[in-house]
Amino acid sequence: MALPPDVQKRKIRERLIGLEGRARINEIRKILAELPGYKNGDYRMMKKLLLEDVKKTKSRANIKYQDWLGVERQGHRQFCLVGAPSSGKSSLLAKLSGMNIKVAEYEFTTLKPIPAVIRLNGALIQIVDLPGLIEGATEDAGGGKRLIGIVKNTDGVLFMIDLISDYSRAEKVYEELKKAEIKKPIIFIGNKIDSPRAKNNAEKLRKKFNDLILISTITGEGIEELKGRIWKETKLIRVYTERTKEPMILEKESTIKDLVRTIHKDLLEEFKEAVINGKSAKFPEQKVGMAHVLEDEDRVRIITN
Ligand SMILES: Nc1nc2c(ncn2[C@@H]2O[C@H](COP(=O)(O)OP(=O)(O)OP(=O)(O)O)[C@@H](O)[C@H]2O)c(=O)[nH]1
Ligand SMILES: [Mg+2]
Repeated sequence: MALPPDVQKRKIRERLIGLEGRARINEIRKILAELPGYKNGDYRMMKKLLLEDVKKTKSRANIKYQDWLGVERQGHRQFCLVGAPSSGKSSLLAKLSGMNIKVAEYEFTTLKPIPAVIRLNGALIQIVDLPGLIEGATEDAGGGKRLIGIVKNTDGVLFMIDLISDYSRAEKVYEELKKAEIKKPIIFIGNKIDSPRAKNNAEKLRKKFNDLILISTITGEGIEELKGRIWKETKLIRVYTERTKEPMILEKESTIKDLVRTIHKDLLEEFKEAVINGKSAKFPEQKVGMAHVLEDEDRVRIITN
């Protein structure tokens, strides 16, 4: 027996109170299945509204879901920019990528992760600009839990320190990373070295943060050195062959066999020997076999049968 439409509507409203996302959609589906199959009048209207509700709930759920997904990985390696608000993370990403990224003097300019892919020595490196991390992030202050989740899965951290603001802020952010037990390699970057006030702080910070690189995203000072450090941290090597225009990007410790296989799997069968020049060669034009371990920037000629 169908209930009077008004009673039914009230019951539906009550059943949906406080339900969000998947749970709400499931409940609406149940209600739809229970409603009598009238094709017109009040019941038809009720069904229409319920189906619209499903659509709306789904799009809301998608937004939440994307937030939780974090950042889709792209390229050979991923690095995350971490640091206190206004330390210059977005400015650095803009400098490295040439992308137009929002930069401003106020804090929390960046509200969600912004990924960009840059080419470094022929490899594709994804750099993710994260919103500023603050004290208490591990307890979710400033949405910190989600940020730390992203940092836990990254390949390396670019830790931005503002050389002209109170550096205890950087220390607090670093404490948060330690609390979260981040085990990834960290490159410490002191930014804004162009400012006269920066020099003093830089000396003190050198003692606290290992191998601090001093840069300015404005003048470009230190940027090349930073790129070199990022490259080292990728643990990738580039190998030049006469068979490919671009360098081959391989994992560190790769052998001639890995290289040959990467160029083309059929090449393995035709392989006779390789002639190498570069860091891994004991002398120029050294002839080596499949097991030879390559180094960054080696040049290789492959001889086939
Ligand atoms: N003097 C100087 N100022 C800089 C440098 N890099 C960035 N700034 C300034 O610092 C401020 C903050 O820069 P952002 O790149 O927005 O900083 P952020 O770390 O992304 O900040 P949030 O997104 O709020 O966490 C801006 O006013 C920049 O112009 C630099 O190398 N030297
Ligand atoms: Mg920013």
